[in-house]
Amino acid sequence: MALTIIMILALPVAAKSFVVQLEPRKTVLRVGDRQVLRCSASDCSESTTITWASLEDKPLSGIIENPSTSESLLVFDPVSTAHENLIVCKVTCGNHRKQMHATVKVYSFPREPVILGNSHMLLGEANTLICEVSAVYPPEYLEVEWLQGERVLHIDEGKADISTVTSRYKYTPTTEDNGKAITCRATHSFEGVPEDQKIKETTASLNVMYAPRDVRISEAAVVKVGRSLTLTCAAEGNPRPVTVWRKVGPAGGYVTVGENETLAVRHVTVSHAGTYECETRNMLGNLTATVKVIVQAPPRNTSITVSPASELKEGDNLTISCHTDSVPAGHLVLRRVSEGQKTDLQTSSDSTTSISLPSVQLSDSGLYECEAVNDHGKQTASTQVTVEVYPLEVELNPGSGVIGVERGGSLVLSCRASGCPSPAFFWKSPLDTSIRGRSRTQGPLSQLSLGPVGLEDERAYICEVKCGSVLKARHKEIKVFSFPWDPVIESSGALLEGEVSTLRCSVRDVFPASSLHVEWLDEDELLRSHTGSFSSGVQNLTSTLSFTPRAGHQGRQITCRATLLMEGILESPIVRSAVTTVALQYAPRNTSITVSPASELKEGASVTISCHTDSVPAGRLVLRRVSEGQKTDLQTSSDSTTSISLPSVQLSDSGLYECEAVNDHGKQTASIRVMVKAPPRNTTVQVLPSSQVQEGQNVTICCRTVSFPPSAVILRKLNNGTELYSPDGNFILVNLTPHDTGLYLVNVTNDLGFETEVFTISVMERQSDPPPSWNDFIVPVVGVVAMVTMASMAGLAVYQLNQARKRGSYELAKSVPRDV
Ligand SMILES: *[C@@H]1O[C@H](CO)[C@@H](O)[C@H](O)[C@H]1NC(C)=O
Ligand SMILES: *[C@@H]1O[C@H](CO)[C@@H](O)[C@H](O)[C@H]1NC(C)=O
Ligand SMILES: *[C@@H]1O[C@H](CO)[C@@H](O)[C@H](O)[C@H]1NC(C)=O
Ligand SMILES: *[C@@H]1O[C@H](CO)[C@@H](O)[C@H](O)[C@H]1NC(C)=O
Ligand SMILES: *[C@@H]1O[C@H](CO)[C@@H](O)[C@H](O)[C@H]1NC(C)=O
Ligand SMILES: *[C@@H]1O[C@H](CO)[C@@H](O)[C@H](O)[C@H]1NC(C)=O
Ligand SMILES: *[C@@H]1O[C@H](CO)[C@@H](O)[C@H](O)[C@H]1NC(C)=O
Ligand SMILES: *[C@@H]1O[C@H](CO)[C@@H](O)[C@H](O)[C@H]1NC(C)=O
Ligand SMILES: *[C@@H]1O[C@H](CO)[C@@H](O)[C@H](O)[C@H]1NC(C)=O
Ligand SMILES: CC(=O)N[C@H]1CO[C@H](CO)[C@@H](O)[C@@H]1O
Repeated sequence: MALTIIMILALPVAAKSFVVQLEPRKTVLRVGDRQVLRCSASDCSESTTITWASLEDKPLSGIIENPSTSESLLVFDPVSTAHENLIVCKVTCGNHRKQMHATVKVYSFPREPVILGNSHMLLGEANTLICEVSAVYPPEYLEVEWLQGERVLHIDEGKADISTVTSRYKYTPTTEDNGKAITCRATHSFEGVPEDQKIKETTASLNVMYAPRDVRISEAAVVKVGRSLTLTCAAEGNPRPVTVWRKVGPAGGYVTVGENETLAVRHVTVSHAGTYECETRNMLGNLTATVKVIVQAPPRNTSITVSPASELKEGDNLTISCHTDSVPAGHLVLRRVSEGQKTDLQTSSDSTTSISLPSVQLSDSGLYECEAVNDHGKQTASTQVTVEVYPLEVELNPGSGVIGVERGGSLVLSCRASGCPSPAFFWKSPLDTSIRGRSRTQGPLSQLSLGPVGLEDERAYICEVKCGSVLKARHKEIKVFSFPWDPVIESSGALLEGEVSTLRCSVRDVFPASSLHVEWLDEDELLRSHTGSFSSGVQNLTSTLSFTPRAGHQGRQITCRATLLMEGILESPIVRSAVTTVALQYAPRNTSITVSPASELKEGASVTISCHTDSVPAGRLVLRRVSEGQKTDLQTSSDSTTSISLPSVQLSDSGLYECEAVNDHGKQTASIRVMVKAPPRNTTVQVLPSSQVQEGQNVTICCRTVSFPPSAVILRKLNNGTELYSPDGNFILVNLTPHDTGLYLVNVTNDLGFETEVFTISVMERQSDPPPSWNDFIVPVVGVVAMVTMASMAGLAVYQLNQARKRGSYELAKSVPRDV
């Protein structure tokens, strides 16, 4: 406005006689244009100079051209804001000067506004939209408006000295704003800007970016095999989402199957069935959707599986599974095909079915079939199930063949199964008779314990093992034998030489008796043999041997050998034997009796009488004395020898001694006479009836003495040498006369000595009778006086005569013992 005023003031200054023209006087130049200020003088006859000057405090810019002297051009090429000025054109015409002003205003508004920030707007966020108007001059005259349609959204104005006018507008878009136009209108209100230049506007569309949304996917499809299938999937989003189709693969992971919104399959196969995932994605995010495709087809992939798959053994738990992929679902039949005949085992409307056969048997082997049926067809799968039997082996111990067991003993039969995980054992006996044993089974081993074994246990034993359908049996025969004792030899009686005896050999409790052989052996010579006969029970066997022993048999050993021979049952025969030594018996013999030191002895000596015999059996030995027909046992012994000792023999010990040996078979006697000698002693003389007798009477003189051998007795009248001899000591003097009166001497004599007695006989005279002569009355009495003892004789008066004794003695000749 101020410029305008200045131009108006200058006008009158220019008016002179010559005419100065300055065109244009008032101008608004557009930056960049070529503009010319033309200053010309006319009507000047003088020299003319035209100069240009700046009235403002800045240099004059522009190029001055002077096409002629009267004309000067101030060329702005191009116009720039520096050209804005108050320019004076001074013209001198001679001395005259005139000048003219021109106001040069400049504006710049060359370009359309530029909208920034619209192309990548984020949904729902305050996006800054920028509208830039560049190279604006003078910028403060520029007004920037944001418009949508006719609706002004925002207004900004330029600021001085900032040639680029920028307007920022925060815009929070909605999805509807996407694609909407937004206009930035710049209006240059600087005066002088031509109308058509005043307004510039730019319209841009809003590009609102957002993650995929509103995904639209095809509905689940049910397609028949062979048909075509089209799946679509689309989502809104800016930028436009990219679509990726994926399918759940067999391994579970996703497999990309298409990268288009449309997934087309020309010929659907079963493999196309499944779940499809569509992912729509743009830089801001992703969105997925899934769709199921069901392919209807005849059952497929029908399979039949067997578990365990291989080496199926009896007793295993078998599972047969049947599976099919059948859409639409139909039904599944699991069946067994046997000999052309089919047996349905299981029917299911599922896609899978299975049956369990616990503990399969061989008979379960065969063909199994799985048939899947649906509306579109059927499919069958089959498998051959082969059940193998366990390679059962059975071993029955001990040993092989028939086993012999001793009666009363025990036996353990061990039945071992191999090749079978869980065998079942059965102990049996033929004909199913009951078994008395106790059986115990542990794992693959079963043991039957028998014992104490009796005859009733003799039989065959069968160990039957069942392993699934395999049945194996082993049998073992048991033979019972009994032979517990050694034989015993007995004799029917004593063995007597030359006499027939019976030896008896007894074997107790034998079984089987028919297997027992009894042999009689004399040393090595077989005398007799004998075999038992059949018996169903335990038997006592006796074998007899008739035997006539000879002397030479004495001490020989006779053996009874019993042999239990069970071939094939007993490893070796059982031999038991009894031995008897021949001990011949006989009646006592060589019986002897001896007297030591001799059988004739002196009284007082010591003597031993021994008795000996040889007898079998020993029997009894009796040593006795025989006296006057009467036997007195002195010693009895059961030994073969006995003896008695007399430390001091007496006359009375004389006599016959007898040794009698007695046994069952007889007796034998031996005897010996023992003679004890002693000189006479204890001699007594008796005169009977009296030593004083009447003439004519008889007198008996009895001399008694103790002596052996018997003494000779001599009677002598002392005053007369006549001797009377009496072997028995008795003298009878008959018809005594007084002459006979006198001393008498009795001399008792034997080998060992003598003893004398003197006595008196008085004969009283009788007138009538003449006295008898000596010879008349001495009557020798012959006899043996043995073992005379002092004994008073009854009825006899004994006259003890006072006597002088005279003894004599001599040594007895040594006598030898002699047999009686
Ligand atoms: C998507 O399918 C359409 C129509 O079938 C086709 O024109 C376009 O090229 C396909 N795009 C891609 C990326 O394959
Ligand atoms: C899809 O978006 C989710 C978040 O919404 C992101 O975690 C995932 O990684 C994206 N998947 C792809 C393939 O970009
Ligand atoms: C199903 O059968 C098809 C062909 O019939 C085969 O390609 C596919 O591998 C089978 N799938 C299975 C899981 O056996
Ligand atoms: C079979 O199954 C039964 C019961 O389930 C089991 O006791 C037995 O041990 C199984 N047999 C085998 C061989 O696995
Ligand atoms: C065999 O002899 C013994 C004893 O001598 C007897 O106890 C047993 O009963 C006998 N046996 C038979 C079968 O005769
Ligand atoms: C026993 O007597 C017998 C005759 O009977 C005779 O042969 C034998 O030698 C005698 N033995 C003895 C030891 O005296
Ligand atoms: C012999 O006489 C003596 C003494 O006179 C007398 O002790 C003894 O007993 C008599 N002997 C006999 C056998 O009479
Ligand atoms: C002894 O006596 C006897 C008879 O009395 C007579 O005969 C004998 O002569 C006498 N002898 C002497 C030696 O006297
Ligand atoms: C007795 O007789 C013996 C032998 O006949 C004789 O030696 C002895 O002297 C006699 N004695 C007397 C006393 O006569
Ligand atoms: C008296 C008396 O008895 N005298 C006898 C003696 O012995 C003779 C012979 O023996 C007899 O004859 C007398 O009678």
